[in-house]
Amino acid sequence: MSDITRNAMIAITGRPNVGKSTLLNALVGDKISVVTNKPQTTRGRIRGVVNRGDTQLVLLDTPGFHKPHTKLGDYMVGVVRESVADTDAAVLVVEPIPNVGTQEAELIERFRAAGVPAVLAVNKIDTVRKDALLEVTAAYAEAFGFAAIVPVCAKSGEGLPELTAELAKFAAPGPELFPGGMTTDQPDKSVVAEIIREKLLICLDREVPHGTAVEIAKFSERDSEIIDVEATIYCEKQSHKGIIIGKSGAMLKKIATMARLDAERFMGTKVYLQIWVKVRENWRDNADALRGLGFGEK
Ligand SMILES: Nc1nc2c(ncn2[C@@H]2O[C@H](COP(=O)(O)OP(=O)(O)OP(=O)(O)O)[C@@H](O)[C@H]2O)c(=O)[nH]1
Ligand SMILES: [Mg+2]
Repeated sequence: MSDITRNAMIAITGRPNVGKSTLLNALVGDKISVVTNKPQTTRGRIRGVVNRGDTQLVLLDTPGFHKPHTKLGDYMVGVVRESVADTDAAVLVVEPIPNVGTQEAELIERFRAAGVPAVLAVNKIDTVRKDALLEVTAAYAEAFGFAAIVPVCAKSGEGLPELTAELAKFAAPGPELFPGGMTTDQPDKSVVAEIIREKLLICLDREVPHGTAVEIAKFSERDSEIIDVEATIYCEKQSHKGIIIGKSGAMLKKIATMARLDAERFMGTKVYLQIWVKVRENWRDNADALRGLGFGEK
């Protein structure tokens, strides 16, 4: 029997690249959401679970809130809107910059419209002097009645116990939603697809990786120690396919090796990974292709 008697569902929101996924992973204590130094890394809603005493917090990582230019972008922004409307509270993650940006102002409007309370997490405090934080805090305190303002460093873990304590205050009596040490609701198969996409973002330049999607065609346990995975990377152009595969296949080999090592660490088994690359022109603006790749109506 678990000791959980309270729960809260909390959306982690903010503009692209502020460190939402890094924060989720740090709070959960497991790498369940991919992180890169490029904006628009996260595309869907990823749930992470934190148990603290009698309270279970279900945290939703969301895509960075931005002005969409493609149907995929529309989908990503839609995920943020729904996540805010569906939750008990939200975290607004911001850079330590002393003014409220357009995306932040829009998200604050969403909190107001949905009547959702919010905590401000000022992230990346390792990059500024302590006295500069006062200005950041003042600018945001003026824009919205945040339930709390917590300076954090998602990278080092500084401020995270304080943030968790603030989030636990939103919990209401209720059952354990995710049992027995589960850290995410993402199936292993989806995590492996995301790991491959993370490596594409890390190894390749801007336009190429942003136009990729990863589909897992086969995911089967050969025995208790080996999992066979076959993945397809879809890209937007023939020229992109050449870049992804690289000279004599060198780039694809590098991506596959990095992804395999991470997948093995995540699942605690050996992974036999095969990857194909296919062109699907303009898929980010094609409703059928988007649905097929899991970015459909929610
Ligand atoms: N210096 C510093 N960098 C950080 C911190 N937290 C995150 N980062 C870096 O910020 C970059 C973006 O991190 P992500 O967690 O992918 O950001 P995100 O908000 O999830 O981005 P999207 O999914 O694109 O919206 C990565 O290079 C992180 O390593 C921090 O506390 N300090
Ligand atoms: Mg992210």
